[in-house]
Amino acid sequence: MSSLRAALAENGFVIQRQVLSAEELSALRGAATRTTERARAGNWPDIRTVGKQFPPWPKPAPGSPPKEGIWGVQGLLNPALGPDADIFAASYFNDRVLDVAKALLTYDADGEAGGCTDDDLVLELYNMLVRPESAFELEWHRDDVSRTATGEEEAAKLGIASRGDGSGDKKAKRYWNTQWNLPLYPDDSLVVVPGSHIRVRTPAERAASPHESNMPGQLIVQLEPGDIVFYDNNILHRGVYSAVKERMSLHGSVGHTGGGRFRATNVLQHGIGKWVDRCDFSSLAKGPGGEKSRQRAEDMRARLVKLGRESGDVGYSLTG
Ligand SMILES: O=C(O)CCC(=O)C(=O)O
Repeated sequence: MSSLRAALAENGFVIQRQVLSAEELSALRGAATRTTERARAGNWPDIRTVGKQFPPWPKPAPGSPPKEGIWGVQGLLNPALGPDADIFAASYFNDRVLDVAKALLTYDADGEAGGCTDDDLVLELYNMLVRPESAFELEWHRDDVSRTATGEEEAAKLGIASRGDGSGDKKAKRYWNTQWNLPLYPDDSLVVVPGSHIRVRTPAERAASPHESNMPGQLIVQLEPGDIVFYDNNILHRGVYSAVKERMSLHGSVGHTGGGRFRATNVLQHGIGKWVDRCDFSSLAKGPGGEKSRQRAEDMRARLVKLGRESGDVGYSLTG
């Protein structure tokens, strides 16, 4: 098992330091600043509004700033963003990002090999988490398990039902997607409970307040610009946001084609199906990966479109 995969299996997250160059970060800060200003002004429909944790978020009337303020901007690959979508695409499809994703999506427990090559990758989400204009905190959650789930339901969703004692075999957990945060400014907004990706909640975690500020074993993830944390989105986690500290954290996910419908709700609930067929990845052909990178992106998009076609109405993972 690769060391990356072993770290993810053990803790539910793994940090890669300084993945992007200063030049890449500078281009991304420009695109991220323009896009955030556009969203704050009410000129971008896909936003995360303060006070609401899960999709769907309300859309602002065009040109009127969302009155609650925003904590996220959705759809960074949407071609309606113009040239900034190309800058975001160069980071999403960056080999240094996707190579880590492929390592994390490779399954090799007990001699049962399940590789992950470019041909297995599925385009998923690329959003951005930004500084809200008033302090805002997310509740403790797992992205795909409801707070009200029973222990049995939670174990089944976490893929650990077979052991029956509420914990699973870390090395045997197979991943069909990986999610990451790539901050453009120093970032300490994400809080996780290491190891909680592979066990049901403890009685203390179940009884804790949704905004508990000191969950037993919690870890504040400290990142510098250009670092990336890859994490199991079913790790117990939350976000705590300051209104006075800049935040622009690229928030991506990529899937493995073997996951099929397993990922459909998680991805398609964000509305990407409405515009993904209009994406234009031709700028990637001019970048370091050349035509091969453009073709990989097109193929990843085609796998998502196929998933959407096969999945029908997917609904939402969580409410609130
Ligand atoms: O702000 C973060 O880093 C965490 C975001 C999060 O938990 C979510 O989008 O569900």
